[in-house]
Amino acid sequence: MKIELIELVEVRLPLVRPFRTSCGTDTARHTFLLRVVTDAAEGWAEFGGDPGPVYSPEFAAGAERVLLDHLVPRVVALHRPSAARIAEALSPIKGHHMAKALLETAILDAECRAHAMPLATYLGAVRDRVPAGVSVGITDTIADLLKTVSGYLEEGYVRIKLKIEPGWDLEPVRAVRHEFGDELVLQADANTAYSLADAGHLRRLDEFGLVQIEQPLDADDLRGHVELAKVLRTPICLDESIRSARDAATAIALGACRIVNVKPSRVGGYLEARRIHDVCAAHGIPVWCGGMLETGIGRAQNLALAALPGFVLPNDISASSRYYAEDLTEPFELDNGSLPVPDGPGSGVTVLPAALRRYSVSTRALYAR
Ligand code: NPQ
Ligand code: MG
Repeated sequence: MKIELIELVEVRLPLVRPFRTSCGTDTARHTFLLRVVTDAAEGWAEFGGDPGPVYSPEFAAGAERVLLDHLVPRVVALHRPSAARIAEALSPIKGHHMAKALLETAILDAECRAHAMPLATYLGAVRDRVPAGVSVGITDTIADLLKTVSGYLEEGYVRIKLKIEPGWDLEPVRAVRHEFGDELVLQADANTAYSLADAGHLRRLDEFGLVQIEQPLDADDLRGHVELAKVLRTPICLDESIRSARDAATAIALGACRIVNVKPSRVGGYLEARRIHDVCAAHGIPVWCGGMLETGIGRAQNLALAALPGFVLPNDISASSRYYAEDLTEPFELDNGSLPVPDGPGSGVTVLPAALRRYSVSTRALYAR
C-alpha cells in the first residue's frame, strides 16, 4: 500500500442537546477527521478529543500540530505502511495517543477495505449486534433528568449512565433508581471529579445497586482507586486511567478496578484497544466500549471493537440521534436496544458528501505525494 494523500477535515456538528459532565458543557462536537488515500483504498478516522484539554490532556489543535510535524512524516517515510507498523514507527514520539490513533485507524480502515474485509472480522468479532447504553449528561433539575432518562428508555437503551459530580450524585442516582426500579441497569461516571477524602460520601452510592462507578478519582491516582475500592461495594471502572494494555495490567494487579472502559482513541487505536480486551479477558475483567460523542465514522469502528467476546457490558455506543440530528454517515438506529455491527469492508460506512459539506469547517492536506 502506498500513501497518496493525508487530509485533515475539521468538522463541527451541533449536538441535539447540550452535554454536561464534570468537565464542562458542550453544545457541539468540534473535532476533525483524518482521510488517508492509498493506491489501494481510502480510510477514515475521527479525532477523539475536544478543542480543549478538559477530558484528556490532548486537544484538537495540539493533535494537528503533532500530526503535521512529528507523526505524519514518520508514517509516510515507512517503506510499506500498514496499520500494524504504525505504533512502532511512532514510538519515538511520547504520548499523543489520540493523534496516533487517527493515523493507525485511517490506515487500518484503508487496509481492511483494500482486502474487502470488515474491520469487525479483522479484530475478531463474535457478534453481529451490540447492546447500546446511553450516557446522560448533568441536567438543571431532577425533573429534567427523569424526563430525559424516560425518553431514552422508551427508545430502548438497555443501560443508563449518569454523569455525576460533587453536588449532583446521590440525589440524581436515588431519583432515577426510585423512578425506574431495581431492574434498571444503572451506573455513574464521575470523570475524575472526586478525591479520596470523598470515600465516605461515595460509599452512600452503594445502596443504589450501580453496576459500576466510573473514574471517581484522578487519572493518575491508581493508589487512590485501590484505597477507594476497599470501602466501596460498587465496582470501580477505570476510563481516563487506562491508556495502554500495560496500564490495564497494572490497574488489575493492584486491585484499582474491577471493570475497564476501553476507548480506542485514548489508548492509541484499535490494536492497543484489542490488547486491553485480551489482558482483561485473561483476568476475567469485563470490558465495554466507551464513547467520545463519535459521528458515524468512529461509531462504526467502535461497534466493530465492541463485537469482541470480552465486551460483555453494554457500551457507550448510542444511535446517531442521541447526539446528532444528521450524522456524517447513514444514521445508526437502535433495534431492540442494540446496534448492528457494520459488515461492509473496513468500517463498513461511507461518509456522505452532502453531510460532510454541511458540517466541515476547513480542510488541510497534511501530506500529498
Ligand atoms: C466518558 N464520554 O465516558 C466520556 C466523556 C466525555 C459519552 O460519557 C466532548 C467530546 C465532550 C467528548 C465530554 C461519554 C465530552 C466528551 C465527556 C467525552 O467519560
Ligand atoms: Mg468516562
